[in-house]
Amino acid sequence: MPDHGGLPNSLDAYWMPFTSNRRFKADPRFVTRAQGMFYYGPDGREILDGVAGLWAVNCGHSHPKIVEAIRKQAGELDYATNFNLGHPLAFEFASRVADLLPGDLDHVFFTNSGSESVDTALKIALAYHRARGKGTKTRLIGRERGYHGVGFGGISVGGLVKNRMYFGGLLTGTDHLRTTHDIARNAFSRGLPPHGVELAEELERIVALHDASNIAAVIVEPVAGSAGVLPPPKGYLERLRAICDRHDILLIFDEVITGFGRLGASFGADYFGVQPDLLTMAKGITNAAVPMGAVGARKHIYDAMMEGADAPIELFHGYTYSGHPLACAAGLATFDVYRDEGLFERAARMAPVFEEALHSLKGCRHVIDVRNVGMMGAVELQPREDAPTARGAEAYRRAFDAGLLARVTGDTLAFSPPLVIEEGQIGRLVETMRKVLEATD
Ligand code: PXG
Repeated sequence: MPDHGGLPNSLDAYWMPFTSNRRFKADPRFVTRAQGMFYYGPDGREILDGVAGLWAVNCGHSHPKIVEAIRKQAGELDYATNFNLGHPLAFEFASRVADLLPGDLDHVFFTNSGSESVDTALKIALAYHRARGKGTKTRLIGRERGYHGVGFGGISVGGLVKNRMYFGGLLTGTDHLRTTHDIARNAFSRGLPPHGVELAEELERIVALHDASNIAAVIVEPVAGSAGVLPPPKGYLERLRAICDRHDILLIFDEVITGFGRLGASFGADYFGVQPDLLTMAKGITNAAVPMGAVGARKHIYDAMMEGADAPIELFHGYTYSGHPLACAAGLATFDVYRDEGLFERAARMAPVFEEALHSLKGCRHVIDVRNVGMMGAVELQPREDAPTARGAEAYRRAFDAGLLARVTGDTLAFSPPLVIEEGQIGRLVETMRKVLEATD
């Protein structure tokens, strides 16, 4: 094998996801190693990970306990199907996840990604109503600016136009709540914005239009992540819950980002004190070390399916890799780290430090909003008049070159560092951003 200094000899074959392939291949950026809070480039350069990989590596990179668990499992049982055959780790890990989930969310279906978790939850919602003899309840309600992965179900209830506009007619029978994002009223709010609880009443409008007898479920992220960290207005999620109860509509929380300590609690559901009927997970479930996702279901949903389904296989759904042994091993080790290192509590303690640091960017060049909740935060920049998203992209590139990995969405830079981040590193993140903003046109 020729030695390219650890770099590939050709960039041609790989069709990169969610990337401008032409731009990247003209000016590529690589990381080749990661440890704790840092990525390392091919030249050994240190890059502070401000986004936990992609909202996922909550314990920090290559945690020795997680690495060891995967190594050991790979040599013991590499793979077994979970279709009509069990391996103990899948049951053990499902119990651990169920124990962590709030209230009576005590059944767990395994998938391999957030997108699969979302599509699984939507299918469970439809099958559940049908099993109860309410088969007309099929309509699925999402929200503008929601991100629910890239499966056809997820993009149909999702609300980001670029994720939808290229892909035809999507699922029929969806509708969308309006976004809660409202800089005019809520700019520079700390934590939950004060204005916008009334936007939950949108759901009543949608019910009045379609009738509750035709609506299966509402899906929202407790805090929208990909759209640029949009915390819910105070009281909004509680009100959505009440309206769902009134009309026998399932409430699905997409907690792919907000789960596993990101807000300083096990889940967003705990943080907000609002119990969903179905809860989707991925990312931090295994610290992203092995792909995995899951859906938590409340007892009454599982019971209805066991009692009411009209076929021996109650839910005709599953993936080759559902409950994969390596993912379960990684997940169990990840949960041990969360517990042993008290990472959710640590996130809760660090959140005010993070808030203070991020909001110190108010007044910096281009900054029109700063938002935060838990260990999620965003800085929104004034878009260039002639070229929206260009300023965000430039700031992102400058940050990377200055040794900081951020996440950019449009002209918003988002941050969701590993929960092991230290105070000094929060300072470094924000000071790097301050310089980057000054230098950005
Ligand atoms: N739901 C939510 C709330 C997510 O954030 C998914 C579902 C899909 O997960 P998978 O594992 O299928 O990617 C996500 C994923 C970004 C970004 O730019 C965020 C995600 C994915 C890609 C980009 O912030 N989140």
